[in-house]
Amino acid sequence: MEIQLWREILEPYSLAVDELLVKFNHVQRAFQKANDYCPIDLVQGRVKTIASILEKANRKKIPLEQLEDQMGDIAGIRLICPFVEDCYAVVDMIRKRMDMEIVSEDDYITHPKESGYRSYHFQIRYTVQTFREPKTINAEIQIRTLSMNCWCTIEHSLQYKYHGNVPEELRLRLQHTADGMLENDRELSSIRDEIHAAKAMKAEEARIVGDILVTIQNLYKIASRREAVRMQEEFFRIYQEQNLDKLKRFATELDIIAEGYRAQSLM
Ligand code: 0O2
Repeated sequence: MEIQLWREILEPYSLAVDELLVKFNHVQRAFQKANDYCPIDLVQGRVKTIASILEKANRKKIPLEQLEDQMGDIAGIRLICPFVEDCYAVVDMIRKRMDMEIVSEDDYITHPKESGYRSYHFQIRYTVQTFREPKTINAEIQIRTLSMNCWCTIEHSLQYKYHGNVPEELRLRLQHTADGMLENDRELSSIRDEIHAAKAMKAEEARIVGDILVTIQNLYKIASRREAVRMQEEFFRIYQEQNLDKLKRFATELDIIAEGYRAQSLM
């Protein structure tokens, strides 16, 4: 196939990946804006390289003229989640979407492949508007945790190095590592509530610090400079103590002081 033709074929896949990246990044931002816990840590996407398409077509005996029908992952999106439970929350989220048609699902998280591979796969049909016409393409969404992703990336490079014939001893060691990663995910899930609480505390601290700084900035306008500097120093002192309750109390007191100055300035 001519290079020019490849470019034309791959164009809608590239558009689909760009659109899906925007959409899933938007999901992440929406959670952040709502100060809500986001089950997606990282959004990645890629169009398979021509070399990789040819290698897979060769490996899976797919005739070139049937590539678009038979190769489901020319366009691929990967969603990386903190916890296994989050992977399934994302699975539910995708099932509810109206902008893609789910063709099939493979749960390699609950049913790992023999290699140790774990991920949740969606095969979807997704329509893009090319400059000529609408085109519906196949795409794959993979959902996995950070541990799963780490294992997959390493295993993938070894498969590449050994052209799919990883030596038995190395293969067994990889399986063993996959078990370790599974244990790692289980352990992380068991302390998930602790981690959620820590993240929520950090987010609350960031919000309170933001409010305090805005109030101090306003004090420079409505109170004396000396008073604003005094409050700023008091804030730094309390901030260094890393005590959220004290920080909250200071924010409340500061609000009352600022309110007093505001009332005075209106007289
Ligand atoms: P690349 O370079 O990542 O694109 P599916 O039909 O998709 O539910 P199936 O039958 O395994 O699942 O399909 P396929 O085509 O074998 O695998 C799809 C993709 O899943 C692969 O694409 C990999 O990204 C990933 N994958 C599947 N099995 C394994 C595995 O054992 N190890 C690793 N590391 N990744 C795997 P490509 O084209 O192989 O690679």
